[in-house]
Amino acid sequence: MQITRRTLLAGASAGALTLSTGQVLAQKAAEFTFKYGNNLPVAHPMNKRAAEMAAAINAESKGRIDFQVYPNNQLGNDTDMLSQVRSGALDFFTLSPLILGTLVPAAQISGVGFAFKDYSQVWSAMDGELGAHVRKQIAASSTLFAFDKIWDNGYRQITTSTKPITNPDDLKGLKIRIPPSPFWVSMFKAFEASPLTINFAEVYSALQTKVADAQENPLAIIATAKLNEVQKYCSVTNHMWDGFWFLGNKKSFDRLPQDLKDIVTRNINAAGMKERDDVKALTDGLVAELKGKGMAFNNTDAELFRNKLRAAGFYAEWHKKFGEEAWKVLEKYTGKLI
Ligand code: X2X
Repeated sequence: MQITRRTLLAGASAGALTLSTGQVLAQKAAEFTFKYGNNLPVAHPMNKRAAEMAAAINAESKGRIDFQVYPNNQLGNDTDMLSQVRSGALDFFTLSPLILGTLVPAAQISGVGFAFKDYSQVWSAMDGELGAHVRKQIAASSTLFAFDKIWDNGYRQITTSTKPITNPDDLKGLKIRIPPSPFWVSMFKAFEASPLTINFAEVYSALQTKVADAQENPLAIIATAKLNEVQKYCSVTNHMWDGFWFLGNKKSFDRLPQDLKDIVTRNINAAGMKERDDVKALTDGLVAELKGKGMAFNNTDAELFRNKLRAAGFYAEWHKKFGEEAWKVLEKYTGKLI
């Protein structure tokens, strides 16, 4: 793994692995070279919009910036990329607020189980006071900052290779893969599952080799990462909404003069807004498409799962951890949660 990553990084600095975004301007060396890494397949809307965005930044800066996109964990898994972006080895990175929770615990508040009833609540909160609160914590407690518009991951659903999940008891003892985040561990322990923390880079093979029998992710990821090839059942739980903060290393970004900062900021936020629409449009057709590929779907009663979390003291615990003030901001958008 280590060797692979070094090899990749060496290749990357020689320009060997970059998407072709910088090629048009290759004759003239850019003043600012930026690396942006993410964990999603090239087929996911995130990478389509990221490629467009990089090309726009390079063109609008008239070649002064060379913004390079490294999709699909090419630079390492999320844990690796988080440490790279913290040190400045990577300049930009998109990360779930919950995985960011390993560094900035307050960021996890947007993942509270069954909090947002629909996307209008999600975007009001994340583009409003809740998002502002989290971005402030990120900037105050790390070498990172987050751009204003969070990108969409989606509402998460549970897939398994063994059985449909119809009520909370079905989760008891289930070997379910979850991303590396204290919040996810706590939630699936509250469900009495046996959660395994595994980076997304290793999820397909963990499911294929049955290290894990289950995982949870939005439909757009299940489809673009082809998890349906190694999972049979998809239980629509909508147990949490998840996004991707577009993170930047403060020092790298501060190297830019204001006019170039404006170009980068405007294009990143605009691409995020388009990605939100793309994920929604893609998701709308995916139950039918995945059924066509052999997945068995079932719906669930959210109240049963929410009651289980309540009874386990999950809401009370995280209310206390996030604090009264932040919790009030969340409930301003979601209504009373406990
Ligand atoms: O790791 C995952 O499951 C993913 C792709 O959804 C995140 O980035 C949180």
